Amino acid sequence: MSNLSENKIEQPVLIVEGKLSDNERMKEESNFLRGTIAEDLKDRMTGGFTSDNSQLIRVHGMYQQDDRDIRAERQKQKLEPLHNVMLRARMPGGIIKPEQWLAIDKFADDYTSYGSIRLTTRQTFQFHGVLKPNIKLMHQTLNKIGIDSIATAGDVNRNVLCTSNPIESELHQEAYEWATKLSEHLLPKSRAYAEIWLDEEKIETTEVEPILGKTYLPRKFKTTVVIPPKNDIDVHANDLNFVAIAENGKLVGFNVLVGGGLAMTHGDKSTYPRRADDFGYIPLDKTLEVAEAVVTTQRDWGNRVNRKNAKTKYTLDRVGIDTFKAEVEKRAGVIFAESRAYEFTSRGDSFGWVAGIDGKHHLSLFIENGRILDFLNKPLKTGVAEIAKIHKGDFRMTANQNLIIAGVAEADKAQIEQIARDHGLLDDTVSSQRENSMACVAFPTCPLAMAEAERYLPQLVTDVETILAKHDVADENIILRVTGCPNGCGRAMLAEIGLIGKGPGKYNMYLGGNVGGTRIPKLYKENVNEEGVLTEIDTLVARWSSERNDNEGFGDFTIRTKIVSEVKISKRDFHD
Ligand code: SRM
Ligand code: SF4
Repeated sequence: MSNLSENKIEQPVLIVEGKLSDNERMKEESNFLRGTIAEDLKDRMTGGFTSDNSQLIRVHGMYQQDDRDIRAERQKQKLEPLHNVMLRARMPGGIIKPEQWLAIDKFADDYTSYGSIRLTTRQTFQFHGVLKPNIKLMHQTLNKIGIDSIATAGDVNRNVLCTSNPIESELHQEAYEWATKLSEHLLPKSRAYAEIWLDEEKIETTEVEPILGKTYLPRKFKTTVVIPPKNDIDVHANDLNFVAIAENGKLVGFNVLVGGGLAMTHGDKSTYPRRADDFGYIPLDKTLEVAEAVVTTQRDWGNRVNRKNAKTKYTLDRVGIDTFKAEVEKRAGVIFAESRAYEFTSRGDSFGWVAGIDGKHHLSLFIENGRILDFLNKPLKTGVAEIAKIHKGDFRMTANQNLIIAGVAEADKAQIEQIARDHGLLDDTVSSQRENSMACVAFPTCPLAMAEAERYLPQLVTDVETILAKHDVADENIILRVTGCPNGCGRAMLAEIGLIGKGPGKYNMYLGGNVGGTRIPKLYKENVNEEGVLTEIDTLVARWSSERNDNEGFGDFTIRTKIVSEVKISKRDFHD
């Protein structure tokens, strides 16, 4: 699992010297994340924020966007882009209560231009299309129901993930509590959010961010708590992972994995997706110390000159894993023990009902692309709201963009199931292929999209289902993920087939991820159009169906038969 010995370097460069990136100046001058956001908010001459503020609002959980479908038309009419913000909430472990759901459901109807709630690959929801005059109202509405959006974007520790399926309720509850503690512990301490959005009193202090520092982290940082054998939160996409180790159903400690991340830039070989490395086992009472030590080591050693090489994964490869780990041990006052044994056997969500050990029942609903909206003949949004009106447990958003209705008493099962069925939230005809396919948002809201993803996936899956049936493997599935650009938000870089947008209608095709999510796929074909994608998948599935070993997954097959070579160490193998 670890590649410690293979990755030694002689003289580690702990700090990259050079002209700091402009984001560093912006953070330094921001007065702990305030900038001039409050003044900018009052300026109604433009629907947007000025350049520094448009970056700073990210740490408050918002991105400035415009609808790309109408951008050219507005340009022709000499109008500024129809600026709005996307909000991403902070929901450690993805848990949301029914009354909170009803409030966000109403806000989406009343104040967002798309009218949807979008479940994300990191266990939270996004509103798309909130206009400037409604932003403050949005934060105040959320605040009233106990939700904030602090640090869900920007150079900070983001929403902390936790395995979502609460089959083993006690263990899940403990893991969830750690996810929440980690989230709180690593949050910015600045009061900027409360002052700007909630109108709280300005307290004059020379604020110190004891963990994050005045200029925060060099780049975004992602943390998870995972309960094997499920790897639903995809540890290798994350900077810092706590793998739950249980004895007799009780959490006793964590294996710590550091340095995962999936983004890269087309044509830039200094960037690559990378798995996290195994640092070893720690007892529970050292969890926060270790988290803080990893974060502060990355804070001090991360590359603040080149943002493309700023994430923890590059720091590890630059300074060497042994050096980074020794520094974490020093700062945390802990020696990592040998990792305890565990295995990841699945990543997808298991749909339908499961019974928890506490006698409660949980219903996992498949939500295609995580888009909760009233579609024609499929009023998903109304359906979830109807359930929220009678549900006594909670909802859990999964890292695969799905929704679990958790904690249902036996007596309430039938009614909840009926509502779900009536609104298209529960559909026995959905194939396992569809359930194991995922796409990022991409067009029309994402400014970085190069190709379609969310709007492309449904038809692509239908076509792949036809291919699987043609080759007598209709009941099987391939982990298929599409992202509109190489940033990897739909985690295509951990898929068995990953499609990465290259340009309109064009994708780079990667093969070779595995079911447990522990292998990075490798480039197979470049610049393939949608028809070409299907032709390639058809040829590959034909071979898989006829030449595979017993129970051999598609990704494993492509590696064994050398259709692509295996990526063992990303820095060395990914671009070779
Ligand atoms: Fe992401 C940027 C959407 C998960 C790597 N991501 C964006 C932005 C905000 C575009 C932007 O910067 O202006 C996208 C907004 C689209 C929209 O209109 O909503 C966006 N990312 C998403 C979401 C909503 C995808 C989804 O379909 O669910 C996910 C929200 C997660 C959340 O709730 O916090 C999302 N993004 C991811 C993941 C997957 C994960 O974390 O499990 C990754 C890859 C893992 C990783 O970080 O390596 C990811 N997003 C990025 C990157 C590349 C970061 C890097 O290391 O270079 C960017 C661009 C950037 O930061 O410069 C980005
Ligand atoms: Fe946008 Fe690219 Fe992320 Fe897709 S992968 S949401 S296109 S940034």
